[in-house]
Amino acid sequence: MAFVLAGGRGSRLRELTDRRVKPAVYFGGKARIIDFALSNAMNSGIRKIAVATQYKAHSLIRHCQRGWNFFRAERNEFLDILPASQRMSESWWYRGTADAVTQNVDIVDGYDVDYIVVLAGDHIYKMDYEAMLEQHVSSGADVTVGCLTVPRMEATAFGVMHVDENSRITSFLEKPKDPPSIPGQPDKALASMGIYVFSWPFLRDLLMRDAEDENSSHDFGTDLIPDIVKNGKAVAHRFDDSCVRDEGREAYWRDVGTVDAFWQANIDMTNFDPELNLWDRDWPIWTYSESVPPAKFIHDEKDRRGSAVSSMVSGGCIISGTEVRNSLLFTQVHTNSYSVLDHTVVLPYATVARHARLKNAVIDAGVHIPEGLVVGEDPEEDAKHFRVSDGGVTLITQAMLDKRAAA
Ligand code: ADQ
Ligand code: ADP
Repeated sequence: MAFVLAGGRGSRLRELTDRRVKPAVYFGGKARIIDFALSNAMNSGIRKIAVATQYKAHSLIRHCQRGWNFFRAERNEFLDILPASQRMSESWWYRGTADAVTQNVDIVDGYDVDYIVVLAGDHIYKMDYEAMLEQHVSSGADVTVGCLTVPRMEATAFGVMHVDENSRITSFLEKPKDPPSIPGQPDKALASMGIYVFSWPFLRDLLMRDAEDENSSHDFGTDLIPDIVKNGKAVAHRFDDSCVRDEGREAYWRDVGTVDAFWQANIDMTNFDPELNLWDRDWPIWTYSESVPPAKFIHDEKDRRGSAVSSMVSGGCIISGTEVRNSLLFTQVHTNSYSVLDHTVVLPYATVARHARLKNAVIDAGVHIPEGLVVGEDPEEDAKHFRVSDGGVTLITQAMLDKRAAA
């Protein structure tokens, strides 16, 4: 089975996660971030999936119910949503990622599974978990940890490991301030992807012991993995060995945990030859999609062209007299005459009134951009009302616009 951890807010996405948890944030024109982990599980042949939710889960739960409801119970397939609620322990919330599993031990027991793949619900990548599971079984490891090479300076946000020639993990440091490099590669570090394979009996025992440990924060990366590295057998599985990619391409994995990374990864999809291939029919990214008419492009009454170039425009959009360039528009976005969208990501149901000019921006779902709003030309002015990221991307939510209108 796959146990997907989807409870962490993702606070570096700022106001994008004010109302929804990071795995529920939209990505790539149609999908939500969690669809990548769920689709990987599906495409890897895993049809028993549990999703642990906690922070602002409504949007995520609704999405799973609408889009991930095709499992056949009579074949013991399912997608179960496990909200943090008073279960095994006295605490209401999941205290950490490991506790999210511990509090559902009775439920997992009932699933009758041999192996459990623990996944984070918040990364963009295509991976065949079966290859990782096979390695886990053949190596006889207690845990197999998915890993990839990252620039050393970025590794402060990850679990960082050293491995021996048999891929056995010899050291593991959770979010080190000064990440140790890969021997012989001073600028690189081997980082944990936060995905783990265990046999269920092994993990169950470990969790039961961890639950009793008052010094534990009940987190996989902080407590459980370092413990196995010290006292058991932890083996690394390289993302390179199981990532699903087109021939000759780099392995694609993104955290999209900041507004800049989110904007960039979405805008990258509009490139001539994007690194992430969502058109791949062998490894589809499944999602919920609304039944809407095709995107429509119209010239207005003054013959202002509605057009989009080097862009992705989803179903239900109406581009009326707007010039759209290098932008990504999700479902049901409606834009009006004399407006220009440039390198802008527009989430579902947003509208853009006339004479707006938006550049290097992220527009939240359901936002109404008022007539004449100009964004992306004067960062100081933008920062008075909106969230301007370190990389110069402007994030606009309806709450920010309402506050601005009231001022
Ligand atoms: P972090 O990036 O800190 O490190 P973490 O906050 O533990 O990741 O979240 C991992 C997943 O668990 C996310 O999908 C999140 O939504 C979910 N989650 C967080 N808290 C939860 C809770 N209380 N209940 C349910 N779900 C929860 C981890 C590892 C590192 C590794 C990185 C890779 O600890 O070693 O390098 O992931 O991104
Ligand atoms: P999330 O739950 O992730 O915030 P929603 O799908 O609820 O995403 O969209 C957020 C906003 O989009 C809503 O607050 C609402 O204003 C608007 N919205 C949602 N559904 C529709 C719809 N069918 N038509 C028009 N606007 C909608």
